[in-house]
Amino acid sequence: SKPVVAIVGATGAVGVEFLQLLEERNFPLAELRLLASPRSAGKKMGFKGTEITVEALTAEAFRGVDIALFSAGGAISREFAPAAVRAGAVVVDNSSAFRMDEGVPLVVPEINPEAAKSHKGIIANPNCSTIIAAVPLWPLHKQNPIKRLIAATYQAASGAGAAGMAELEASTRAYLAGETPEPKVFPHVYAFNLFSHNTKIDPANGYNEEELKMVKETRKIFGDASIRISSTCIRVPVLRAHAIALDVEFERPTTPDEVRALLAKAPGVRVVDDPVANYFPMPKDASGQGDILAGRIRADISDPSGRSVALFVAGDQLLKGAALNAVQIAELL
Ligand code: A2P
Ligand code: 11C
Repeated sequence: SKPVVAIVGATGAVGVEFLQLLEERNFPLAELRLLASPRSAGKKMGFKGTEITVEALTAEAFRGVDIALFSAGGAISREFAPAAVRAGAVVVDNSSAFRMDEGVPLVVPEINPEAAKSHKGIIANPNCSTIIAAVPLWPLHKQNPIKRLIAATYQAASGAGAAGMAELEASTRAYLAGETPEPKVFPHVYAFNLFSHNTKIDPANGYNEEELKMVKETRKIFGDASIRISSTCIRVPVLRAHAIALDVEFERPTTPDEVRALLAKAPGVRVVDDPVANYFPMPKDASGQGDILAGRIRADISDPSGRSVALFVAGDQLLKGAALNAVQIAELL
């Protein structure tokens, strides 16, 4: 029979994408429940030509729910995911709350769909930067194991939710009106600027949380703790698609042509790689798309052994980086 699905954080930037994807993909549903903060209770959201009233999130709201899609931040997941599991639901959690817990599968359906089967009530959706890098890297890793990865991200406002996107727009308007934009969600002025990712820096190593998520989550998803990874995460004034420069060292020599051929047939990847036209992955083209765009594929000239390749990727943070990956996990269920 069809499942009862609840969206926790339905009114948020990712929540809105959940609704749209469930509709577009004709996800089988007995009922859809929309949960958010008490501020949104009573608000109506359109779904398949009808309107669904948003309810305030409570532990009781999960009665009868089969699948709960959580995207209301780590604190809400920690507080309410256990209640959802007790009520019999499988939780697909978009927050970082449980990702690294043993016994919680961390799933990207193109990479490790079988891991989802071993869940004990919670399946974690990886960090958006992790997913956007991992989807194109996996088919390469399967062919020729990655020994070392150096990533540099260019992350969109959407990673900080609807308020982050609103701040980029307001900041840009204020700047253009000759005013001094006030940062609120972010630590710095956003318009015509970029800054280091707004998560805490670990004093032990100087890396911020976002960077360390890419390191640890990629190893868990690939099932390979030996991959050496370094990452620099930067927020750029883009609305909803992250881009990432990747420098990859493989076990054996490879060529850009081999990498391009593997990516051309990889599920969830589209090669955008036209040096003549100088056309490569851009957030503008990745926005609203389910696929990760990959291009600028070239041999890394700093490695004379021929084992290293540089590339540039872009993916919609709210779709494959969040809602789409979670809905694909729900489809596995
Ligand atoms: P609300 O819109 O009522 O504040 P975003 O990631 O875009 O910031 O969205 C966060 C989502 O999490 C929103 O749907 C928001 O609901 C929801 N949320 C925030 N705080 C709570 C809370 N205390 N209880 C339930 N949902 C919450
Ligand atoms: C960002 N990736 O772009 C973050 C947001 O681990 O799920 C999501 C944080 C996470 O700011």
